[in-house]
Amino acid sequence: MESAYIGIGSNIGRKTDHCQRAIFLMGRLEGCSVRAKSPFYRTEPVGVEGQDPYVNGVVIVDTDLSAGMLLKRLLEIEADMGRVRRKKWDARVIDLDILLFGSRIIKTPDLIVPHPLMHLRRFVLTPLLQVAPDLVHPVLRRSIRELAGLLPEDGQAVETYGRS
Ligand code: A4P
Ligand code: MG
Repeated sequence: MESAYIGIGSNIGRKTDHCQRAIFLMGRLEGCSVRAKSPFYRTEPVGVEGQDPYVNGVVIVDTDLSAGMLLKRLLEIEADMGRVRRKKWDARVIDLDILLFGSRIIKTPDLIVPHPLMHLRRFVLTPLLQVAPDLVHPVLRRSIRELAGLLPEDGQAVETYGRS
């Protein structure tokens, strides 16, 4: 059994509903249970111009699945929810990223864990801080609290949006 930390994002349509639905579907996966949910945040798009704000959150999923199998299941949930992949970082109904998988370090063509940009993103660290402040990043060897403290003060606006 491992704890997987899943980043959730939506920036099309009923964004909060999409995030809630994805959490519901993750809870129904065989060999998975949702142990904790962060609040949702309304966040400024990072790295892209002219997109709608995102709703972002993080959940902890306890799972018997391998990381590769979990990724497969998450991609199925994204597809079931109508995500169409056009280009990288396109606006999306739902995006499910494996941020961390226990303390494992994974580098395969399909999966990189820890997520290579997680420690630079306020839309990831703010919700993660709510559910796992003392969790240590296995590569950087700093806690989520420390990483959040290292983010630059300006840019990447994140505001509380509601409970998940
Ligand atoms: N993949 C590799 N590692 C992982 C991982 N740890 N978790 C592969 C999930 N997938 C992983 O992903 C493409 C492929 O990455 C997957 O098929 C999987 O094999 P994707 O979801 O189709 O592509 P993407 O989401 O457009 O790209 P990427 O690199 O996942 O982008 P991010 O990191 O998701 O960033 N601003 C705000 N405020 N909030 C956001 O949520 N998200 C992005 C996209 C940009 N700006 C944002 C937000
Ligand atoms: Mg993604």
